[in-house]
Amino acid sequence: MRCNHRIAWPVGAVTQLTVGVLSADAALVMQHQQQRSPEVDAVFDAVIVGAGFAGMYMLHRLRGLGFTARVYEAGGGVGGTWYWNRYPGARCDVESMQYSFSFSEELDQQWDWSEKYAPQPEILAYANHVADRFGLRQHIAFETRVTAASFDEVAKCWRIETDRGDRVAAKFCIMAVGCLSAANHVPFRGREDFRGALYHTGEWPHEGVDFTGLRVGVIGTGSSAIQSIPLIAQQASALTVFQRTATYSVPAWNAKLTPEYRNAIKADYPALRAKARARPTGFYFPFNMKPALEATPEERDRQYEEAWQRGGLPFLGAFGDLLFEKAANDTIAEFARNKIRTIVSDPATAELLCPENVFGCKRLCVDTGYFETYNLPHVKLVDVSKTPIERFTADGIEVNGTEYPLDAIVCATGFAAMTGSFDRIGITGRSGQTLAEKWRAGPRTYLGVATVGFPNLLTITGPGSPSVLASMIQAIEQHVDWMADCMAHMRDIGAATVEPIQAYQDEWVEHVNEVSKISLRSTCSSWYVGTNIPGRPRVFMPYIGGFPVYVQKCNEVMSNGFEGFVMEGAASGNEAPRVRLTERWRVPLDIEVISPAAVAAKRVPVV
Ligand code: N01
Repeated sequence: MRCNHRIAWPVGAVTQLTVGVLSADAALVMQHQQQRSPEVDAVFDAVIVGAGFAGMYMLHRLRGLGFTARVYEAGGGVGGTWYWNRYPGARCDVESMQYSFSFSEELDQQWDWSEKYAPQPEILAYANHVADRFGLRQHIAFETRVTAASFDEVAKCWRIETDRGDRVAAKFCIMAVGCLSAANHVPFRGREDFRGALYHTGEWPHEGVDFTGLRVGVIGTGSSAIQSIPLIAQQASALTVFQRTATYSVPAWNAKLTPEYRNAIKADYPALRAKARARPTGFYFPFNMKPALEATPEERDRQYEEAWQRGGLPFLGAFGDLLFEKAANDTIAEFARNKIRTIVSDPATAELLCPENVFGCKRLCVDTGYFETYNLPHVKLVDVSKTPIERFTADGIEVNGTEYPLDAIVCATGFAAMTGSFDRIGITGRSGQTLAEKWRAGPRTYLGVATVGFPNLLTITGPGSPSVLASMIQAIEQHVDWMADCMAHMRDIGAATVEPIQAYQDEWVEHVNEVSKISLRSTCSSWYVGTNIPGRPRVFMPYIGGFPVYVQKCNEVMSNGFEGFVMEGAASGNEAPRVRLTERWRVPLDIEVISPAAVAAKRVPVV
């Protein structure tokens, strides 16, 4: 079978998909999904796994280029992370006017965000709007999980299987599975014995949960816990938080957006987008290049206080050396601890809440009233750092011989980050080698987009790319545009497969490791390095060299005829491609903040 055939859904199936999913009513979606019959022997240019922001934009680009594509999505709707993470208080901590697609100026102009930090329902509504506006749904099979993908070396295509019985082939298999989507279900002893309700923040019931009058336990104090705890506390009769590692958190100071503010940004949205692309994090906020260690203690306090009052992730931009020099980091850490001591009235609880690790080493949290919640009389903090949770009992959780009686437990225990979603799919490349085997000692990719031995397997925001260290939607758009350009180029030159060259991949992996060592972020245990899951290898997975530096590298690789890749079957080898939409990614580095000299001097804030 050749994989460059054009094929669409059988007519009946298209009708069912369209009817079922166009309604927002979940019952109709379910009904449609029950009706869909499995698709066997269909051939597409691409199968895309996942209909979050990455899968949707990939589909949109491929449709625009005339490729056929089928998206398989495990959930009952689009939105990915924002479809699953419906816990109380879930919202984005990148400002909403920047946490959105930038590829359509009309979309930017017509969509109105209501708050500085958009709540989950609004981001999900935006994802649904995008799906409708760009006619994406009819190409997406919902409630369908890809279970296996194997590369057929003879036909040079991927054979893809789903849990709904689909058996299809595609020239490209594009993983749009998200970096934080495989929930970490900790196998606590006695979990089955617990008679109350058990939740994971990343798989929250769609109908919501009413905790009114219940004794609730929350395990974990990462971003999901910090967002949900203040709201759960409003309903619960008693709330017990089980904390293993105390967490730094900065106030969000969330607020409604005024029409004047929105209009001011919309008046020159492209300029804001361009400035964001030139920043190490892929989103724009003012930051200070001066090293903290060159400031007087008074100057530092003043600067930290001003940054605290602005709030959010930009707090880390108060000085230029905070993530490079431990002594500088100590100053911001102590400032943040003193804030906790000021907010939390019980000194013992305040001390337990004061983190001791490097500030910003784990992903910084952004909150609304998190520390204040511990001043409520019905909220209790239990330290499980030295005496871990022993087991779940029928009626609660036992720690250090004490049973905490609970009616409901919320596991805010995070995700098997970056590679967890790949692990759930049986991915087999050349010579029967599985991706799980290949990545056993840590993921290995070239630029985070592809991996040796797995031709035409493209990984949007894959390990080895900035992904979670950049604003996700920017990172997604850049990857998708690069991949779409690559695929169109392959069509131009008649190439059957694209695959990295081993030496280039090795060099990139080495570079990703090396550059991670300049940042204090590599020094602690976190999901960035995989150590939140016992048994995983310790590898710093995202690329920490800065978003624009990475974009420039991708541009160079493309301009040099996809240097470092082999394109098999091409009529004319790796010739330079005709440039398509990549143009908007030809952004100048923001040389004031990320010149090579600044990188060498470790003065690139917030990376
Ligand atoms: O998960 P986490 P998360 N016993 O891994 C604890 C993004 N996000 O879902 O630190 C007891 O951060 C664990 O303890 P420790 C964001 O990038 C974004 O909160 O390993 N505790 C930790 O406290 C974020 O970083 C938003 O010692 C156990 C917690 O569970 C990422 O998602 C909102 C335990 C897990 O924290 C993940 O955040 C939400 C055990 N056995 C999330 N196992 C935005 O606003 C784990 N823990 C955009």
